[in-house]
Amino acid sequence: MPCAVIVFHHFRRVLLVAVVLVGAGLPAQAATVTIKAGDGSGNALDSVVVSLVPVSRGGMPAARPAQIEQRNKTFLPAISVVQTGTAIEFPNNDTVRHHVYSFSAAKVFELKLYAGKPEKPVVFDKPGVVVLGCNIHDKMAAYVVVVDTPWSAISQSDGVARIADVPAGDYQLQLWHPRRLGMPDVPPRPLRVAGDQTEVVKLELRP
Ligand SMILES: [Cu+2]
Repeated sequence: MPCAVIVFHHFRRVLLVAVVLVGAGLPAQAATVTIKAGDGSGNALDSVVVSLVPVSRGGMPAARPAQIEQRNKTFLPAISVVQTGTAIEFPNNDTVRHHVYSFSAAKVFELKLYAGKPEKPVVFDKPGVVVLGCNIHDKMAAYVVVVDTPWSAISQSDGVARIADVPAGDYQLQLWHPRRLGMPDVPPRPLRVAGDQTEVVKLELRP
């Protein structure tokens, strides 16, 4: 083989290596992580709160405001997952007044008997599960799962939770379900996100 051709081939390989290196230096590509949640018997499980907590916290977006309204003497949504530091508004869209409170360690607060929208949101500044109630209406209940990540979702009736725009990298996959209240936490499991991927999880619940 003439020498010039060998040099050309070699040059092409160097170019390829250079392209791969430049690719590694670009911002990590975002992926969609799909979680399929089931119970011990393999039935699809809704209301599973799934969070991907990054192992290295650099470059995490700031928490965005959220809302839990009261309508027909019900909290909407009944289950929320929010990033630590999220300010949540509690607009009362009923004609009766509500008195929203939590005794949970992650956030103790009360919004005394009110109508309309309280002046200030409540900032959920510690990770953990917060159970909300209303002093007037005993049946009203809601859960706020506060997690150290913006990448989270809640499974629907088909058991599927989809988390979009997850940067490639290493995470801890955390799971929670309202019927696990009072049970020990599910141990988080390591998950490497390298591209669009699907994870199957099983959750034991209280009977
Ligand atoms: Cu109420």
